[in-house]
Amino acid sequence: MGNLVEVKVPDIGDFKDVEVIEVLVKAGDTVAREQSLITVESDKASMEIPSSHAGRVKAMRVKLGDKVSEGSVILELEADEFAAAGNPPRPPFAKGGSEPRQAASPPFEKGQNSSAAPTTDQAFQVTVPDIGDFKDVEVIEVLVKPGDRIDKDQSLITVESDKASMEIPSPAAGVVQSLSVKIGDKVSQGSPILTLATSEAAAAAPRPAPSSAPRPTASPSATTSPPSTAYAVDMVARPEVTASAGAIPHASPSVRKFARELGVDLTRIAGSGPKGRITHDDVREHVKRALSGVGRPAAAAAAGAAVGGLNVIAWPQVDFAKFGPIERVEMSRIRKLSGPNLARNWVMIPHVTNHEDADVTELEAFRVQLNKESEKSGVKVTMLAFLIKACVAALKKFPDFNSSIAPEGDAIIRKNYWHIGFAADTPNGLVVPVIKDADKKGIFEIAQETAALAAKARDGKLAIGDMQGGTFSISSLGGIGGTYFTPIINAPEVAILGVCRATTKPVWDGKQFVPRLILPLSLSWDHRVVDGAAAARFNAYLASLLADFRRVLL
Ligand code: CAO
Repeated sequence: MGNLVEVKVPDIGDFKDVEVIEVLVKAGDTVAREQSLITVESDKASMEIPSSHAGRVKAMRVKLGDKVSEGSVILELEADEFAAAGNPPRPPFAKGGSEPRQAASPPFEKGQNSSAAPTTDQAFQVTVPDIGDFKDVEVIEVLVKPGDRIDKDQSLITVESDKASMEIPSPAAGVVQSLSVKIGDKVSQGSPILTLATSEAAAAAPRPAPSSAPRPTASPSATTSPPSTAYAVDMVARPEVTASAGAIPHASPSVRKFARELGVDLTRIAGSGPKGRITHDDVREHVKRALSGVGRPAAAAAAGAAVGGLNVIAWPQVDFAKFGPIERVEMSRIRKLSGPNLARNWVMIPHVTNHEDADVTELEAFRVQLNKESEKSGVKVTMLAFLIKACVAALKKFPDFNSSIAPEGDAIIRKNYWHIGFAADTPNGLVVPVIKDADKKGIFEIAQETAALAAKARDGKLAIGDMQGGTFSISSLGGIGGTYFTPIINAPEVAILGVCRATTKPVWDGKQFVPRLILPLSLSWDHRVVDGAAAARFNAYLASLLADFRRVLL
């Protein structure tokens, strides 16, 4: 048996009475030297405390929520014989070193910052203060932007090592003139962060209008900002998400690392820890649910457990720069949200797509005539308005297309309301505003509403409510081009109509070829709910409505 040693919180600067937010080991576990034992968190930083010895945990001395300081006993360890002597634990920011950190850590010591504050009213450069041994640490969040008026001690950036993340506070109040860092930069003590015009100098400057963009939430302190009204729900966004839009997820460095390794997007996880913090278990649970069929009914999920056993090989890791010049472009927030949703829907829903041609020669002539007649009203009717109305009629005839699978997986919930979503292309990505109660609205009203919602979408001003409640979606690429495509179903809906550009084609009328305007339709449907024959009937019926729009009235 090894020697019994007490593993204590080492000297990690000025931090005192800091809360234990994670206990990463338990009695009976075998731990390696340097293995993280607990995570502690102040309002500005979180860090993991590594083990000073290798061995077997005999008893835990701390639990979640305890307050610890330097010297607090974390656990009792039966240390391995050869390592029993032990060295002081590696401080969280001292990569590879074994010297305890000397310097006080400003993020744990509110009100201190080693950047020299100016003595006169002028712009000065704020630099990374002395926060111990940390060097070349990655900037993971930039919390302010030029024009922002900031307070003394307000967090400016968050940096993260493999063991800790911390926010760097401002040494003075003022207005940010320019930023010297961006996400992904590596910084060390003395690295410039930004140029700040101090309060009195700044007072002369006009105060910027409040930004509609959310201020990112600081990772350790999780101060949540109000969600942006421009929060976008993508084609498929019915996320299980609970994190506020615009909020940076609250998670400790090890959880962030763990999530990164698994390719998990933390914005999609609801934290179960204190203050909504995401824990290792939350990430594990999220992955388990994704593999076994989250969002799918429980019964299907059980059957889908086998899917979890699927041998998915690792994503190829390629150093592209080896083959030529490259450029990194950050994804927009909408794209970051929509990607996982699209991937989930594509993988989880057995999609089939039927293609059909609709002869819209007469309908297009009618549309052109309508637009001429109503030129002065300013409302322009596009094909989309007719498509929405025709889809409602087809959905009424084939109600399974206007349904969702019940959560238990043993029933279909047919909806007796017809809210039609339409994909809108915006500079930041795809969003799907919804025309509510399309069955009760006329063509002009629908045309007016789609134009207004599309404009709102392009300006990033859609409210969450504008994108909720859809029962069926249309993705119209008609204004752009293409022939046919395979749209991805917008879960939990069960079908989506893709529409491409109408073109004049020769059509055999029994005696001769005549020029007709043909609209290509592509209907993707969920094979768990709908069968191929029903989909073919839906498409044929829809085409017949578009060919003779009077049938919509029948
Ligand atoms: N065939 C031929 N012409 C068409 C057409 C069709 N199916 N649909 C639209 N048009 C014409 C319109 O009549 C208009 O012509 P004019 O400028 O001569 O009047 C022009 O194309 C532009 O129309 P529009 O696209 O601005 O208007 P819309 O109502 O058809 O569509 C909207 C609105 C929001 C759906 C569209 O702007 C858009 O964003 N489409 C992209 C959707 C998308 O990205 N889907 C992909 C999802 S999968 O990644």
